[in-house]
Amino acid sequence: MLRLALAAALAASLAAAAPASADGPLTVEDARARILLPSRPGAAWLTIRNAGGEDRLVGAESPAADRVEIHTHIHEGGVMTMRRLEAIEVPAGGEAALEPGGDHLMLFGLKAGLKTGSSFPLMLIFEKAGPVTVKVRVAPLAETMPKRKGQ
Ligand SMILES: [Cu+2]
Repeated sequence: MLRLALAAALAASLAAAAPASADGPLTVEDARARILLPSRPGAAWLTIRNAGGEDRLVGAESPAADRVEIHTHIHEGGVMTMRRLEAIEVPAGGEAALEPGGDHLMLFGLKAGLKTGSSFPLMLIFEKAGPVTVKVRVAPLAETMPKRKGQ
């Protein structure tokens, strides 16, 4: 029931708020995802620009996935591993960039049919600004590789 209500709310807010921006102080750009196989978790990245006061991304939901977690990558003993985060800080007047190789949103239990070039709604939940729904594009693999240092 909750999921149905959420899906309806997402659909309604997408229709009202397209493209990927909000009426509030937060603007979300370049939302993209890597989905290799529907049976494997996907990852999504985006940039949050904040014209207002300090805020935090504290969660995310999508009708395209059973569960979305905030993750980061850390180097531990020479090995890169993922760790779940409680929140990502969005500084006042600044931005938070989720990029391949760093912070990301992990998408578990993906629905079938998310092909490259298609898109799906993602609701970002902020501590102060509340929910902001964006459209996430399923990107070609080349757009989802970590940038090299110095680039
Ligand atoms: Cu992850």
